[in-house]
Amino acid sequence: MNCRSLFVHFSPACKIEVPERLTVSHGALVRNGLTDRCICLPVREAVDAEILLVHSEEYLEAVKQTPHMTLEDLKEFTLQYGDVYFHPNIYHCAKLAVGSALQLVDSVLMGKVKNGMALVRPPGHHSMRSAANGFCVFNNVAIAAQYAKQKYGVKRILIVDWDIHHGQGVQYCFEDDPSVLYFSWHRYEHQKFWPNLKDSDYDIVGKGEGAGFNINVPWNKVGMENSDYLSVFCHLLLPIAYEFCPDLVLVCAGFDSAIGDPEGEMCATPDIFAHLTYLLMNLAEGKLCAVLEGGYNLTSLAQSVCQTVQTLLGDPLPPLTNLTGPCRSTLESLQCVRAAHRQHWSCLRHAGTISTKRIKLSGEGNKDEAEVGEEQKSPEEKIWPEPPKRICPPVCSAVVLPDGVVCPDIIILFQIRNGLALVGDAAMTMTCVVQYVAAEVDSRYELIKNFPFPSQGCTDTSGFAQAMFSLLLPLGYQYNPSLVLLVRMPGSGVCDIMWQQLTGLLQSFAHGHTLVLLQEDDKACVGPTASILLGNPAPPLGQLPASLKEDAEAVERLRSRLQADWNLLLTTGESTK
Ligand code: X5A
Ligand code: ZN
Repeated sequence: MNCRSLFVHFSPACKIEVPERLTVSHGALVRNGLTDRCICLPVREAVDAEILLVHSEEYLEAVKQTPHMTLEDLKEFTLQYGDVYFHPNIYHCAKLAVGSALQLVDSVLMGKVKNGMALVRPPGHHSMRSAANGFCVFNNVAIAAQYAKQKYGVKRILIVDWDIHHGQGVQYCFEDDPSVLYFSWHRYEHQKFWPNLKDSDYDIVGKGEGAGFNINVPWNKVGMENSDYLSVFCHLLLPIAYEFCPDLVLVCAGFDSAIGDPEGEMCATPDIFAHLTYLLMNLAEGKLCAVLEGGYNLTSLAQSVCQTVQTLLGDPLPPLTNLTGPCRSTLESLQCVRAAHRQHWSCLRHAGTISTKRIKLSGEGNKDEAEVGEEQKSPEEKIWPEPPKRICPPVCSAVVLPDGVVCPDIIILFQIRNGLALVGDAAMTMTCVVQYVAAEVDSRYELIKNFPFPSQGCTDTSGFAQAMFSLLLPLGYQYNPSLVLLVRMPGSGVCDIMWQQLTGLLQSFAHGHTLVLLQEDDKACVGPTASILLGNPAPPLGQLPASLKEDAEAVERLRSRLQADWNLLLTTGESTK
């Protein structure tokens, strides 16, 4: 009896964690011409010593027996764990899944590739030291993190788990370890959703030395949208991640958090993953390894994988439309997590009206009692448009030096992605560009300009970072500009590294159409700016100290003043207009 016929008779078998998840994802990458632009790494099996970085000897020995078990024995073996299925071939596949993640970490840390994604199964983030769980056998990402620490001496690792389930296996592995910051958002519904653990709630922040290095964001409603995901990135993950300053970013890249997924039942569209990916790419000098976890709607999964990989390859991002702001339940969760972590992260210290007491959470029901008719449809039947082909101008950057005429129509016509000009009078040129663009190119132009940074001549890196994440990013997303005009006024006081991070983050908007104006005497800034415009990651800011109280409070005041008009700026559920 060959494996295939064996499998047919093997029950229970998993209905959704199926081989097609990989063939369909890979097929979509091929069709979009993305595999041609990737370096395909050879896979290998992980060796025992690597698996033992996270798992117990007894557990490994037990799993080792599974290929030789009778079907009866396999069934029984399976039953001791939660929601996992052992096929005679799964031990082999699980070793390849771990090995692939390690091959990727090796290639990124040895500088052979900038970043990458491992398309593997079985997934890993639910498996624990001595237990398989939730379709997972070995914890691919947890092992990859331990391996990076051990083999390369990596000091700080950020794990972002955007799968819609809580990776409790990863949490348990690192809960007392301050060198690994684990962030997970997950469908929770006040503990009614699998795996139904108290350990998944926002008040589980890590233990001992690791206190503050475990971040849980519970989704207490289904139907979360792009705005909900973005607001958690802007107001929670990014400020903390930058303060942490990782040397390596690992992503538990599950796509069951996308629309159409039968497990997640969320409504975020596949293009959100382009943005989630990009927002992490200026950390750790771009060293990012994504490892596939869940994702069970084959259409949504394949689109999401393509969005992620295309972003890793450096293509401009698809602008997000319809950002209507986070729902009330998200704001409640956000407020709770921020309060729980306030004592651990200085970026949250001055966050206005954060109360530390457990706030009252609203009851069950549909998301903000909207879309009543929608709920009748099963999540797989949800319809969403296929993400359009992403615009990718043939020329990345145009540079005008030193005093030439700025010609923004090239950018608008999409022949060039971005541009940089060194001009005699940056302020005057800005005015001209605005008039030119407004009058002749696009009647519906939008610009981000005169951004009100905390205090004149802000030298406080932390205050500036706070302004970027909690003001500029949400405003930019909701404004959805078709051109970003970035002007560096003389005496702005922004250091080069901060400027590079700012330039990098602004690439999220307007298909990356950024026009940078530098003052003529600012020649030293041309190189660092051009580097970012050409797609290189910005250098790390370093572990951020606490920001100056006045700056932090100024940012916070501005944020709360503007939040009535721009609801992506909201951080609490209390002060809604
Ligand atoms: C990796 C992953 C889901 C398990 C669901 C069990 N596992 N009900 O997405
Ligand atoms: Zn999942």
